[in-house]
Amino acid sequence: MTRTYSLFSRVSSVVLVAAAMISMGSSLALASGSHEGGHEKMKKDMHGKMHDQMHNKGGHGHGAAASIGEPGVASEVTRSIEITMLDNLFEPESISVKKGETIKFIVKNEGEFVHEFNIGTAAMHAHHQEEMMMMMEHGALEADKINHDMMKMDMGGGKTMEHNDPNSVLLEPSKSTEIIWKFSKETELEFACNVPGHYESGMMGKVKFK
Ligand SMILES: [Cu+2]
Repeated sequence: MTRTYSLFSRVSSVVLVAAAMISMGSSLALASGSHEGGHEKMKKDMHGKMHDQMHNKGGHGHGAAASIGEPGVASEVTRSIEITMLDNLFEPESISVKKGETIKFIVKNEGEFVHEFNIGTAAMHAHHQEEMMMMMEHGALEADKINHDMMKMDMGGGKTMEHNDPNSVLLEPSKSTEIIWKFSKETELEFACNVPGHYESGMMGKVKFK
């Protein structure tokens, strides 16, 4: 299993793109307007990104997953933490964990926009922000909804844009879910929302090891 994260956060273009999408009313119009072309371009874009990461960035996939901890098992959960997503911040703003602890996160989106809860390093979040920007540019992700069919589309090599990584979840408004994560290694971690513009506006928090 290869996990991919994108690289840069592009603050100003995020805002511009978000504004453009909103003013267009729906990114679906964009997708259906140039159906084949749109999909083909997206595949090419995503493929290029993944290719770049494979060759230049290293440290993703198994390596990155190992360094941030690992998916936890229910029988080892010692504590639950409720995470509320709002527009655009998390409550609580930071969390404290012990090395080796397995925590169940109960994640609720009480905002009006789609939000992500993702455990990773700052660099991983920066990677992922670029990917999510692309999802939004191509209509797979809208401000308040996820186009699941587009997310499932094969981008080549069996890769999709779906958020099925164990360290993250993408939630539409009023949805909730749980993630069990084992903090097996003490390292600099953040929980973050990488929906375009959200991280920059403060939708992130530190994972403190105590
Ligand atoms: Cu968000």
